[in-house]
Amino acid sequence: MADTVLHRISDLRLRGVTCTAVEVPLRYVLGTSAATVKAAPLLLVEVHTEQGITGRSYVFCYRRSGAKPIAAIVEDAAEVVRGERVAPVAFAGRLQRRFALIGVTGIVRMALSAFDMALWDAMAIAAGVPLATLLGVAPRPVRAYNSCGLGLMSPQAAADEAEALLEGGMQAVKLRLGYATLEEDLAVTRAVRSRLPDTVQLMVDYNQALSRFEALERGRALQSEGVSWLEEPIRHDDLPGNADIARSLTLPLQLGENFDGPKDLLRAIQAEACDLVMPDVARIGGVTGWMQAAGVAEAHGIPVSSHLMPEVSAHLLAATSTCHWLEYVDWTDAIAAEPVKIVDGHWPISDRPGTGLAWDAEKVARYRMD
Ligand code: SMN
Ligand code: MG
Repeated sequence: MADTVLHRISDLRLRGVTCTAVEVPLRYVLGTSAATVKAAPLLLVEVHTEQGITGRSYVFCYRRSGAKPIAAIVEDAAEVVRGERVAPVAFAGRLQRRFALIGVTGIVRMALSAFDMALWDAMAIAAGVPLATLLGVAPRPVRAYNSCGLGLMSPQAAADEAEALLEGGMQAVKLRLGYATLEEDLAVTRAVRSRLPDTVQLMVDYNQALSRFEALERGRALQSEGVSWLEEPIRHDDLPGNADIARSLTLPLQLGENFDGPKDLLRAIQAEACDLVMPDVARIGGVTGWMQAAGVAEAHGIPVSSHLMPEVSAHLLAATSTCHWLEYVDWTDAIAAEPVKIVDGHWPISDRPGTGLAWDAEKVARYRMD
């Protein structure tokens, strides 16, 4: 790090932000029960400081139309605290208050999360340490499951794809379910399970496709099929319904990608709606919201996994005492300065200061959305 000029974190002052929307092609198409994702619209956020340090983050916008409104809110939020010393936890409290009338949910929450992540990145870069170190732990490889592809498809195609997804020594993969019938769900699950080595875990994700009754029926059937967790079988916000399913099945129930801030995680745990949680760093409130949520999960002894954005999530999981699994996707490979490669089934956190996010300018220009 001889060429890195260290700054005192406390000296960092916010100069402004820039947002760039890209749409990156996916190596594996993702057909979920709710929508088919062939390309990922991402909003890249850069926080600029008076000291010349740039903090980076990005969020997955789900739909192309999400990029512009999220960018507008990031810019609005930055304006509220422009010129001040960078202090993401303090900013989060102030911004939640400032945005209280429109409501800190949905894309507002995503924008504030993106801003928060970029601020933390800038602080870690200023300190010359990986984000994990700033959060109080030594960076360490984090166990990952491959969540690329394995959307709705024929049993044969799913088994072939599952096998391909074991590259990098992956020890787990996730299969999307929610076919018209239980029999189809079972046929695909069995085809994939029998193709995978016994030591490899298989998670299944319904993306909220089922009714309560169907979830109980299909969950019971899946319990003897060698599956490690049942994700979002019904509407994520039907807490009594999820609690009923979690109570009725031995298969662990996983929720979290739709938690809107740490309070949603607390409510789900209090309602006993799930056995496992997997917050999305862009919906839980960035690094600040994640660490708050991780404290709640720890207090209740609930294992924590991540949703998307593996670059930032790896640092957060390393600092989460009930760390479970990192969800690996390769979506940013198309624009990354150096795509991260999984080693022995683990995401390797580099010693680079910050989150390690760095983009290739030419590739960003190629996939830029207007
Ligand atoms: C998922 C949801 C939305 C986009 C991509 C993937 C899925 C997951 O539910 O858990 O990865
Ligand atoms: Mg999911």
